[in-house]
Amino acid sequence: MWIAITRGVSPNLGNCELSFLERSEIDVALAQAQHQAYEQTLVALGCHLVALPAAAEWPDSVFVEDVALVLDEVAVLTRPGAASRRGEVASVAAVLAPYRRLLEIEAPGTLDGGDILRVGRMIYVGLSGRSNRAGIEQLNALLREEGYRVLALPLLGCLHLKSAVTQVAEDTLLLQPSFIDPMFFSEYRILEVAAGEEHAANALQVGSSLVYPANFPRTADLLAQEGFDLHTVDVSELQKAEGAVTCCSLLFREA
Ligand code: CIR
Repeated sequence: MWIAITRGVSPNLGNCELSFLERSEIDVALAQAQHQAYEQTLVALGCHLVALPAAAEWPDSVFVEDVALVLDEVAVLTRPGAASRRGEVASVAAVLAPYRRLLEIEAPGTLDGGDILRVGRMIYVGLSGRSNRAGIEQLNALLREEGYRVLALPLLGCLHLKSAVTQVAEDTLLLQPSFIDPMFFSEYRILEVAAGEEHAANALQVGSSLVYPANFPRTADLLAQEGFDLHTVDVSELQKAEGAVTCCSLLFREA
């Protein structure tokens, strides 16, 4: 059974952190409706939803992916690169505790879950504005004993590694070459996003299905032609906060 941890959209999403986008007005009620539709999509795909209540004090807290990495063996609580987000960690830790032994990243390390792409026993981590070398070294030290290999990768002008590349099948990655050099992933099959769809590399794998934003139709067509089972969701208001589909859940198998 898949467990999906989510958290409702903060009424203060409009005060979110922004790194690459200009601030534009966010319709919070619409964001909440879109987020509920996203949660319903996860339920329709067989996930058991563990939904945390929205938190007014943390504008970005809907993006639960950033505060933890959940593996089969353990979960690692991160120390988000944006100081405004560090208070989000404890409440997600409380809901993760029944499922996994918890490890944690400590100062001066910083790490955002959005920077972490796990493919099998490889853990790729974006060296970004949010995740620093100290955080990545700590992750490596924690996970080496669990049999994972951690590799830091440079990003080109995007927020997180998973803005640039996500896994869509066991051997296949969806990638935006203007954000990351495809050469780092030469052992996988690479599908590049369609031209003009800059932020289209973020897809959420749920078993053999993909949850995918509704506003990248050309990349969606490409994925459909490749035979992927696509479930599109409109996340326009979350995208204005530099969020996408992986960041709104922590998805893992019940141990
Ligand atoms: C932030 O800057 O932290 C939020 N506004 C967006 C975080 C998106 N997280 C993700 O893609 N994993």
